Amino acid sequence: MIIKQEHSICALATPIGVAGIAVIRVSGKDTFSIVDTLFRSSTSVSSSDTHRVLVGKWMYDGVFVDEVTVSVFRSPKSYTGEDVCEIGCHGGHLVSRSILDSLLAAGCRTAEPGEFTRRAFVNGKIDLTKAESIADIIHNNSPRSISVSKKQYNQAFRKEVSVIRAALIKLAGLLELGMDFSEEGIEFVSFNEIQEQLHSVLKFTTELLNTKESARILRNGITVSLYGRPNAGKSSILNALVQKERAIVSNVAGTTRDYIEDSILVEGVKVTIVDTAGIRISADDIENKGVQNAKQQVLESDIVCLVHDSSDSEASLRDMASEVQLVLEPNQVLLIVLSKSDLIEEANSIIVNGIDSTNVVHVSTEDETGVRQLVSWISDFIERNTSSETSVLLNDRIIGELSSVRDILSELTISDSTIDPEFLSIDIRQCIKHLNYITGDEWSEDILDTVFSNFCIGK
Ligand SMILES: Nc1nc2c(ncn2[C@@H]2O[C@H](COP(=O)(O)OP(=O)(O)OP(=O)(O)O)[C@@H](O)[C@H]2O)c(=O)[nH]1
Ligand SMILES: [Mg+2]
Repeated sequence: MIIKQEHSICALATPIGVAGIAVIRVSGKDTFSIVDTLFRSSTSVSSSDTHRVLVGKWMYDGVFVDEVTVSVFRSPKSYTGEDVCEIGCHGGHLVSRSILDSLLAAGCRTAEPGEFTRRAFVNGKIDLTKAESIADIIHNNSPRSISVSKKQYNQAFRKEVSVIRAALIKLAGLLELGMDFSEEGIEFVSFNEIQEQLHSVLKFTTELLNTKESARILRNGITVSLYGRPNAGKSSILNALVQKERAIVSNVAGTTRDYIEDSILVEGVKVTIVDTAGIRISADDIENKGVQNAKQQVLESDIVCLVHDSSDSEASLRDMASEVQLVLEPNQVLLIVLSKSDLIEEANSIIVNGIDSTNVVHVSTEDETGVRQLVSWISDFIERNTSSETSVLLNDRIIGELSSVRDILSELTISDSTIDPEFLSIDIRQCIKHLNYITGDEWSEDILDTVFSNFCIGK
């Protein structure tokens, strides 16, 4: 492995703020000599073995800064592949800032977001799918998405891509060999075999692309908006779901103005609940702005809960439901929440504008009836729309490359047997290129900029 050691970079690898310890990472060709000018210990960093932790004093301009640990990682056995030091100092802003300043004064420069991981990729320590899983592990907080990211981190996705790429490389090779022997009429691969291989790669890409929505939900969670007339009980439902007094509840119609968000975990997925202003025509500009915001929230939700007071008229419910149905996209779901069920004798089964009765929930926050049913409805939605079986959490970059492969292959697999082997092999080579872009076996600075722009400084 040939490691290219670049100019030394440094950054705080732990969050800024009050903490027990902070860790500063330094990587690059002059790391050891730079750290040795600032660190006093019985063993110098330059003479230390790799994977050793040294303890000593950090000095800046001859002044003691902190007692620190320096973990030494010699190239190529380090995260970036370069010489790396990880400096552990006391937490809080001042000590780490002073150590960073001393490193900058001694010749380091501040790392760009994701630059340590970018160097790890360029030096062949990790592939792009692993780099992207690291960003997902850092940024995501839902247990379900982490379970997929871990599989991706452990190279399950890279292995799958490698298998189909190997099949395509073999196919293109046999086609090209056949072209060399075309005069002799020797065929190295039959039309049926080509079709079979291409179909299986097409199936792989299509199935993966079908997990696009699942990846979005696992990564970002879902949004559930509470929408309805004033006093319908929306804020009470928000409070019941998040189990705290998040929003003000009162019998004054028009209590909620700004929309109020809070989140819960359902099925290991983050569910953001948005309580909104009650819908009515008002003479008050502020309330009207709240109503406008509420309508916008509906457009941005995965599930729209139309909250309707069970003791109010069905006609009013139908009107509201029609308005919402008009603006909903096919991937959004309308759930009718019939609130204050304690106020009516018997919860009757209402048929609203063709909405399936399974999409109607009766809730009372007074006696807690139906709140659990509401959560289990959300849970079923997540269950239906996600899968943890995949080995990758798709992102826009990978979706783009997979879509290109799918488009090329769907053209090819419907072609007739008279297709020119030369064109066929050009198209297959094109697919291989897109697969290489996914793993980073082929890359450009633009691709790396896309991947690493999602990272934080210090990673
Ligand atoms: N009996 C009964 N009263 C409820 C229930 N849920 C809410 N209420 C009452 O209905 C009134 C309005 O409740 P909110 O939760 O503030 O209603 P809202 O839809 O947020 O109202 P706006 O913010 O004005 O749009 C309050 O007096 C609540 O105590 C319920 O399940 N049963
Ligand atoms: Mg409210």
